[in-house]
Amino acid sequence: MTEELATGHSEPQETADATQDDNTVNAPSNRREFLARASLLGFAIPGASVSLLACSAERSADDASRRDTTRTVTGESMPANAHTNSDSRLDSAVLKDVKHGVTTAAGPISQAASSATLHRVAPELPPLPPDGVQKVHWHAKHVPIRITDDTVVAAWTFEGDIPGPVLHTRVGDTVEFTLTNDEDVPHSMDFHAAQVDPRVAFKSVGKGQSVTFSFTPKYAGAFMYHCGTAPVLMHIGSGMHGAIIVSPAQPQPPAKEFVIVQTELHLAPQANGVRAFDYNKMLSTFPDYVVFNGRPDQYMKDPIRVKLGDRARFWVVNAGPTHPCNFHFVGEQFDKVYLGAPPASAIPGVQTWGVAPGGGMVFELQCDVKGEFPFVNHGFGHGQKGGMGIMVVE
Ligand SMILES: [Cu+2]
Repeated sequence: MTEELATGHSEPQETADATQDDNTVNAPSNRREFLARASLLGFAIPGASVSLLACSAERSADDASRRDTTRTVTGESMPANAHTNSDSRLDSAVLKDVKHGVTTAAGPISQAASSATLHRVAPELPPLPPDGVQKVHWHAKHVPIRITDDTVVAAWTFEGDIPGPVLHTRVGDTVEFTLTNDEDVPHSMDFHAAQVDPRVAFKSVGKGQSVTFSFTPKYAGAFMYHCGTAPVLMHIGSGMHGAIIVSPAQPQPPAKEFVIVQTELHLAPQANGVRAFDYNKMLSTFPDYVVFNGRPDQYMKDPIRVKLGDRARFWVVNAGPTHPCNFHFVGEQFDKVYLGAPPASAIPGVQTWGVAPGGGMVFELQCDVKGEFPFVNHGFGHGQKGGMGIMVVE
């Protein structure tokens, strides 16, 4: 069965069925070779040059044309307009002449800032679609997002929000995904729930271009997705991330299910009514805010509500980019925390567990006491920067 989640956009111009290529870098020996080559070519770049790799929306058309020269990647001759996977840093060589380290907070972003409204991101896990094939078509967009009454950020997004939409699927189903890039800055998509050739599926695409790939998740769990275009820190840190929730093939016990994505926000001073995302601040790893679902303290002001006797299941993804999410419920204990794929790997009686940046875990508790229970990042230097909420048991 097929479900079209987002339609109305033009057909993709570039198509790559990554599932056809799993005999390439997915083979262990080839993957080692690929990583070794990537390491030699990119990961060893000294820190001093890293700041020069930050993208900018102010990139000129000349930059795009420079990217379109034929080049050799991992020993293969690539077509002129091929943007390869940039997690490998192979793409970053073409970004060396870009010196801006912030997202663009001028022009249309600034003009639209005053009309950006503050909205609460619904934390409820969306229902599973019918089993089979799920078609998803998202756009990379640069938009202003109001995160507090008086703060608007100049974000890079999937589908216009931080985090991007929650994609809910199940083990054994197939996701057919298309990303179309609406912006001058190259973007891409990297799903942590997929096993595909990243050079093909996670490649960057330029303005007006699309990439399509499909995958069938093997494991249940809370997984991150993000833009993998270099520098990855800039693209994740400016808003291009979210959660893909993979339910087990066999349904879990009934529960009220919620998705929490933690993000650090590193912002430049306000100018023209907007705060840009600041790459050098991201490198310093001292965030201005640490937020659950894109806004500081939103569930303190407007709590999550469940009923006495409910089981609550929190799918927690830590988008980082850098710090852990030390997930904890005040006045409660998790009767199960799944480190890996539920229903395996359950650990009983947990107070706090750190979700690594780029990771996700599932936390369950039985709501058998009435009250107001704060859920926090118990690394309180970050919890108090916005990583807190309240669940009311009524
Ligand atoms: Cu991006």
